[in-house]
Amino acid sequence: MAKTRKKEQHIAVFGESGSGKTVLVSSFYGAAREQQYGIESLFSVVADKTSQGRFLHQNYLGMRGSAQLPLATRFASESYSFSINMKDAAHQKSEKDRPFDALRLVWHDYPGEWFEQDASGTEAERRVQTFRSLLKSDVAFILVDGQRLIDNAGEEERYLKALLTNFANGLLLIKDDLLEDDKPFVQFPRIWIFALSKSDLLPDMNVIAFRDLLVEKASSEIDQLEEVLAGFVQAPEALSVGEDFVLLSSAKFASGKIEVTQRVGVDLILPIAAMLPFERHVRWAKAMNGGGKVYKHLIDGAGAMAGALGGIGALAAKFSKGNNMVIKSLGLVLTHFGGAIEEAAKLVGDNLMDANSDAVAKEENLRATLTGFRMDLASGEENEIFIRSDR
Ligand SMILES: Nc1nc2c(ncn2[C@@H]2O[C@H](COP(=O)(O)OP(=O)(O)O)[C@@H](O)[C@H]2O)c(=O)[nH]1
Ligand SMILES: [Mg+2]
Repeated sequence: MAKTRKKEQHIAVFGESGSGKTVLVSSFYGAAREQQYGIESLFSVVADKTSQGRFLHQNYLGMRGSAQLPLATRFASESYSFSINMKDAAHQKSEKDRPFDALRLVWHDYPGEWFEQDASGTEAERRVQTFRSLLKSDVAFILVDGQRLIDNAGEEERYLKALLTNFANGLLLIKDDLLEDDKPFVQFPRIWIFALSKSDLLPDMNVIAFRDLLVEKASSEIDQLEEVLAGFVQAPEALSVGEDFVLLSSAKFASGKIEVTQRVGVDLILPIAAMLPFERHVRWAKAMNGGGKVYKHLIDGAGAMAGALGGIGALAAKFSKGNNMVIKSLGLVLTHFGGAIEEAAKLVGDNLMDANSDAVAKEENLRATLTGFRMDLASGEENEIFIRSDR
């Protein structure tokens, strides 16, 4: 059997101790394990490391069955790798033109203590090492803890300002070690999303109210963070910090009971990881008028995704092979095929639904999944749990 070709998407999740990181990834995985047998599900999510998968699943079952919380994992930084495999369709269409067959989501947890406490020696070195894996992520989530907002009701700025300032300072502290020869990165997370964790504790707060709270109470700290992040990347015009927002709740926590089926936003994580960079990167690349390393980086990933969405025909296969000639002539690619990639990126509304129905009817599960992800993002917006930057 031919090897499955996977498109990797990395995400980074930053959150202070107790902000809900471990519960979130456990809820994500547990829910995926339950849904995989669903008749409607086109794909399954499997942890690449069996022991890690068992650990997450056990966490989930503990919460579901006996309202037991996962053990605290203070200071630990974890990476989890999940394969998102398409279920076999009865009639597979020719796969040769497809740039990839499946997705891989690599989820990196970053404990907020890292930003609050100085480190030296081997600990400092270990942090820098761990941060290197951050570079592969396209999307980073910054968790804002709903419980802390409640604890600071009326003066939320105390918590928000401290959170963002610590974070910006922490990044500055490791900047020199991370950047070799002071050269800013081509590849670095360029989409920084604010996520309200434990949103079940704030049932009256929709994503618009969440955004407004951040802007009202901490806009200068957001600016400051943006400035710091801009210092890490080449072409900082291709960067959005605090322009996307999402509500998250891993379960509904009542006294003595954890309702794991009552989740908010957890099902958006995969669609965000897979599709948000695509749309955004195409937009940014277009504004760059075809030039430079960042442009190439952005359009290369976008080309593969456009191919999987069915937009660019035979060109798609070339993206998968990392064909250097193609990469070199990407300037040309955008001129000749850019329209098609852009079309694919702009697919919305009825056209998107038609594309999805078409893929489902033809049992093209990858295309059906990816178009479905984009529909999920749109419903997230309609349901006021997600705001996507319009820039
Ligand atoms: N209400 C509510 N509480 C949560 C949620 N997620 C986590 N918690 C609570 O926050 C605690 C810390 O979560 P944990 O995932 O261990 O935080 P971490 O230190 O960031 O990994 C848990 O023990 C729960 O009590 C959530 O979605 N809603
Ligand atoms: Mg933890």
